[in-house]
Amino acid sequence: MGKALDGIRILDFTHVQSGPTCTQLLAWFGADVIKVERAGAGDITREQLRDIPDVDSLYFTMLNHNKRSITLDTKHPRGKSVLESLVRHCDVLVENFAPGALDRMGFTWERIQELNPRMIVASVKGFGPGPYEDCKVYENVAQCAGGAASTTGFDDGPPLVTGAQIGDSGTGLHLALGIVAALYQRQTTGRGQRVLAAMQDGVLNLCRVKLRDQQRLDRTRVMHEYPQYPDGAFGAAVPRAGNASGGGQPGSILKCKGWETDPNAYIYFITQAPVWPAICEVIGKPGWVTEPDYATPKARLPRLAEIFTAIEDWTKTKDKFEAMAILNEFDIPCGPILSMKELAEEPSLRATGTIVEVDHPKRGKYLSVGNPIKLSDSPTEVTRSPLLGEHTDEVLGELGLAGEEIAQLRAIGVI
Ligand code: CAO
Repeated sequence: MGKALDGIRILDFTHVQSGPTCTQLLAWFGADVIKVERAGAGDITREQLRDIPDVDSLYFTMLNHNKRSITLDTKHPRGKSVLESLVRHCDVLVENFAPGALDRMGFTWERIQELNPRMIVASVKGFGPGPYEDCKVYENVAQCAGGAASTTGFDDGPPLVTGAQIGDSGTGLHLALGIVAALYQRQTTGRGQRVLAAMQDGVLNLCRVKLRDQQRLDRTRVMHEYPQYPDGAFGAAVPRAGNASGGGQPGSILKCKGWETDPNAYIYFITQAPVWPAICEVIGKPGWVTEPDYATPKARLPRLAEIFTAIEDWTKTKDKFEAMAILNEFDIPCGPILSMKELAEEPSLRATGTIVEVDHPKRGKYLSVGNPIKLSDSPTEVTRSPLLGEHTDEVLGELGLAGEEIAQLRAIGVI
């Protein structure tokens, strides 16, 4: 079966996490992704957080599936000329170098357009145009600068970063969408264009509901669904809301049986208004269905702490899966707190290809997250990440270089 992006060639100049997540998605949709790495060194993540000596790390292998790797010194004149051929040969150049690095290499937007007017140049940068545009940025900096850290955590604690890589992988996702849109527009214009996804912008986009809340706070000075209400004070900026639900249906994380020893014996419980009578029934508070202090969502808002304590008295008598099974019978929205160990072992995620086992010639078998986006006519088969420079000869051959020329480039350390 063909793939959605069959025939699209990606010059993958990405490294670390944000860019590689983008090009990995494009590869999973069928694009031919040619990863260009520095000769002798490669993407720095190949050697970061290694669990097996001298073997590409899980950091690298889990972000670079389904790609080809070539080595090339793009600062050497001979390397530059190979890169020019690649620019002519490919549809999209994706990069996430520090600001200005591509220009310093001699590949400005103008030069790339001269070489290939159909080329799409897609970049991840830490910040968009403005005071910080020249800054290097990593994941947690983006989380802090994009509004996630100031709104994550508890009111009495410091700002907190989240384990979800919303700055890196989140921005990679944004960039992939931009590339696909630019490819679509190219069908009518015949021209390439630049695509920029700034990490600050991507994080802020994912924190959209917090900017909503900032404006509500500015207008009304209070937010009834936040844990600061009714006893705490609100300041000028949206506060950290702990585990309170971000939407109009109050929710919280509650202890389940075993919480004293198991750090993940918890459940997320949402007191969705339409199922309030069922919640009261399950937790043994049938009177709350009609008592005026509890009967309506508005009446419940100042009493959420008391209500969640009563629900927790019930959840503590069940393990998280028992609680989930009972609550689902009543259509009460909830979710167990699943550890990475539990997720890795979950059969249904294996069945859908969301968790895959991949075989690597040096590492052996390892687990990875497969393509989370499922296309019915373009299924993803996850293949292992390439070894450094594994496809150099193959790709240079496709560019028309003869075996002798390739040997020369190798002899002078350009590839
Ligand atoms: N041949 C020759 N030189 C190469 C090369 C190749 N194949 N590939 C890269 N280089 C050069 C670059 O041209 C650059 O050289 P100059 O600084 O002389 O112009 C140099 O390698 C280093 O690139 P870099 O500045 O991008 O790398 P860094 O390790 O110093 O910074 C990072 C890393 C991630 C902070 C920076 O790339 C960045 O801010 N990127 C944008 C934001 C981003 O994607 N951050 C997320 C990273 S994942 O957490």
